[in-house]
Amino acid sequence: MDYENLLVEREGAVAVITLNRPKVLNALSPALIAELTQVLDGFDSEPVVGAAVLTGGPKVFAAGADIADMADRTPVEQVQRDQTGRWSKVTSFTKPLIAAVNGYALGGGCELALMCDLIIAGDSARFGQPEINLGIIPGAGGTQRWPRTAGKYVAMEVNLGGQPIKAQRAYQLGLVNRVVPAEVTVRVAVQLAQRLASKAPLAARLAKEAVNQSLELPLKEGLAAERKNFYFLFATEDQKEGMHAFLEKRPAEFKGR
Ligand code: DAK
Repeated sequence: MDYENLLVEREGAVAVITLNRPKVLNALSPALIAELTQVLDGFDSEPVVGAAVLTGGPKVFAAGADIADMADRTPVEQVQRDQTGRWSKVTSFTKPLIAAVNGYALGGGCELALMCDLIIAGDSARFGQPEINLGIIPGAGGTQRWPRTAGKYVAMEVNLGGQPIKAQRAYQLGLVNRVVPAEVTVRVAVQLAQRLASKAPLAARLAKEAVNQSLELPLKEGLAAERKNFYFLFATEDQKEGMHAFLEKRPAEFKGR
């Protein structure tokens, strides 16, 4: 299917979604976000897809929400358009979602990357929240996900100062999983996604859910939720297959059941 603001491909079990508004550095218009959530919804219910890569291509991830679209908006329009609801749908994607980031990931672009499960950064990547330079603050998690990942002081620096940080520093802060040469960012992310897609789908889904819950629940409740998911997986065929394959010294064949 063709999209106005995205390129969508599939490489085996991996969906590769490329933000595609190069003239405005992939600025995230409401139409783009609507397409993105629609595409993610589709892949979420597509059993052959085991993981997805979200990228902006070789030059830029995304320079933020579309400023031209926002400049004259009223608060009422913002509420009526329910952008927050749309954006937060990205985090309800149940399969592993890897951001492959080259160049700028700014404002909403950075927040979009931070909504993903893993981030592969090209050495050209720059992560930042320049909203303060526009007289606003982040609206899709920038003030919340930065401190949870990089700590309060870096979060303050980024959110109050508006200057982006480079890929290598993002790596040192634990914000990205790997830094690679920009020309191989997407390839590395796809290979990683293929590896994740080969795991037992239900276990992957519940592992993702449990890790995300750890950021929201007190430890005791998080551990209880993890334990429930752990017990539940013993009801799956994939658990039986995984353990018997190990004992029989053969590769497991997972079916997502
Ligand atoms: N929006 C619209 N157009 C943009 C854009 C953006 N964010 N970023 C760049 N462009 C456009 C430029 O206007 C320019 O267009 P033309 O002049 O060619 O027509 C073209 O892209 C190329 O940009 P530059 O000429 O500026 O390119 P440079 O290499 O010189 O500079 C730059 C690159 C990334 C440093 C610069 O473009 C820049 O500072 N861009 C703006 C970055 C920014 O401030 N981003 C934060 C935007 S606010 C919410 C969810 C999310 C958000 C809010 C609410 N809810 C769920 C409620 C997010 C808010 C934001 O992201």
